[in-house]
Amino acid sequence: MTQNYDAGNIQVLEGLEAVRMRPGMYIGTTSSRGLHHLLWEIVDNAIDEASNGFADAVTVTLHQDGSASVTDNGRGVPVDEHPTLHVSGVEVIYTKLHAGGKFNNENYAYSGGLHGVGASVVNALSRWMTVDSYRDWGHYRMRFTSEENPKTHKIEAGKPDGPLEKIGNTRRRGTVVRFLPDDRIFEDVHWNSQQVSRRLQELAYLNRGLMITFTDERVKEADKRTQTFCYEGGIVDYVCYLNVGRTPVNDDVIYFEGQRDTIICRAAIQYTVDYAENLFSYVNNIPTPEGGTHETGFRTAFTKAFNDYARKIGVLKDKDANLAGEDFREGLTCVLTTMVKNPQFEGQTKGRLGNSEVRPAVEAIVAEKLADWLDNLKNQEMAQHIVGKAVKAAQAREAARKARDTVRSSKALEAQPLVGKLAAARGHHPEDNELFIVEGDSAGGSAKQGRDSRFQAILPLRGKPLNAEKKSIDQVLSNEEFRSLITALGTSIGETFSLTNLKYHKVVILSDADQDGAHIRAILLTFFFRYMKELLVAGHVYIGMPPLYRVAKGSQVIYCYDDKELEKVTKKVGKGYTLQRYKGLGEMNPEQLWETTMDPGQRKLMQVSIDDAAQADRLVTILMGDKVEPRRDYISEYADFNRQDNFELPEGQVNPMRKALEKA
Ligand code: 1YM
Repeated sequence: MTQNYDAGNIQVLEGLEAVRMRPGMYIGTTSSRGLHHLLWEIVDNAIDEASNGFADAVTVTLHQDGSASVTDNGRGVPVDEHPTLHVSGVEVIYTKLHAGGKFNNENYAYSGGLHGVGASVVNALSRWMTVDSYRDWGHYRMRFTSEENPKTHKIEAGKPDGPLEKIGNTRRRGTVVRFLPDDRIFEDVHWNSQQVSRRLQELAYLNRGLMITFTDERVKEADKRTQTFCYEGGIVDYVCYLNVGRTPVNDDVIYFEGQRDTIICRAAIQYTVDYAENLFSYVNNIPTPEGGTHETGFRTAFTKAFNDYARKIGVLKDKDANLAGEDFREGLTCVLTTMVKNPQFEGQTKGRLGNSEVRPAVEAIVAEKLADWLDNLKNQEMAQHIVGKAVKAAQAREAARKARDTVRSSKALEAQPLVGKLAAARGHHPEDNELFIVEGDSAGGSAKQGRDSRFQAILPLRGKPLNAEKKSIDQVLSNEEFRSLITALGTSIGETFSLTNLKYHKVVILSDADQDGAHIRAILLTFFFRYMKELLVAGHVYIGMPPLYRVAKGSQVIYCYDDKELEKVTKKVGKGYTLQRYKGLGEMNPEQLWETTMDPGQRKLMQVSIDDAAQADRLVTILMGDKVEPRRDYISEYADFNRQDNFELPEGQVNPMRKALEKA
């Protein structure tokens, strides 16, 4: 057969239509996450204008009609004619796809690689968009729509309603962009107020002195609509905020910043009496929970500076080996931000910086600045304290190593009654295997009988495991519940944690839908968060959702997971049904437990994600730590525990961390 290539059957994707054809290529996903990506794209442009020194206020508003708007008080987007394209700057920026987002790379040195796909992508994926530019004493406006062409029946993406229009004269400066995400593209066009608010707060911390105002006009109570975030101390304030709930060694926050070539690095560090290390790093305002070259540079320089100092003051003698980096970082809370041209994000969730030139640059900056800090007379007390703490940490590490060796000598373990509690799965493929951590022996018994033992394992928990927050690694390792869990998972914990040995790719927490169950869930999540964070980051942890009610009529049985659902179902089945309320998992027989909670074909699982590691950390600290005040404050501030917003996101991608902890 001969193929006939004429112009008509060669598909030429023109301009913004390409974005609508493959939105995933530009914004990753059309789920709720992708929706919010649109907003961050525009917010990034406003923040760029601020970090370049032209604006100091940004506002974000979620409107009742579902649209969002972003305002800055910068220079206003360019309105003059583009030299070669012969249309206004506004039209170019919002209708042409730019590889790097911006066409003037010099001024926009530090755009995030994740975002920075360009405002035109936002336009392409919106039903409409308006741009107001206040520039050179003029107010200019342009409107774009994505509508079906009545002749071709194709949607024309982000088409100008008309040319850029001058509305009038003004003394105002800046840009306002408002857009309505297209519900023909996105599965869910509902803005998550909390998600937006959190990210804006984070951006305010990362951009010292920038005033960010957030208004959610959908909120009924007028006095709860608007929040403002502005931090004169920037990341120093951020570290203090993260340490609410912890006990800092003193009020000092170590702060420094420096530059090598085009790489800028800032760090704020505060020591607490805790054991955990909390390093939160960012590149161009984007979190890097998986670390990368900037973190490596920071850690290398940090360890070296403190070891040199320990020798200088004689705590380490010539014959002594250096202390380990982790020893110096025990109890440290640190925010590290780096600005990088053309960042390369790698890793499963694109959360790791890959640029090799960044490591030596950050290392040099940190080495120089930390040496200065350690030289300063007024810092001697603090510096000596840190070294003293590190020496103790090294001793504890040695003790932990011994304890861990006991746990790891698996031959000895198999013989011990320790894992006798575990009903292992028969299959040997970790990817297929699931471990259910079940609250209580009686539920554990039902689960053991009800499961599909080919791939499901059951680990019943007796009573409450200990709260891992505030516990050192050797204390955690001496706890029997945790020891059996660690052994069952096969990963070890802390510094020696390794995902490659993970025996179950789904780890499901199964606890009752009551206060106690929520507490156990919080304790387990805290443990994973503190000692097996990668397990959470890689998405291996799930929360099982047992139903609350069983409605039976004749041969028909329907399970309901909350009161709302129950109401719907009972209305539908009409009179004459029997209702059973499950107070706990223990009340279900093995078949019911299988049907409702364990059968992959029917059950509901929620995947735990840490979309904001810093916030999650702060919350774990507040709610599981030993300070009463911050916990009480938090609980009275967020007393509405029944908000379901985290539970209704599409794709089952939720962050129940908050909810589970709130219940604790
Ligand atoms: C609410 C969103 O986009 N603000 C914004 C964007 C730009 C400028 C100012 C700007 C940049 C430059 C010169 C420059 C943009 N400019 C461009 C482009 N807020 C928002 N504020 N004058 C104004 O970089 O030289 C893209 S965005 F393409 F012109 F560089």
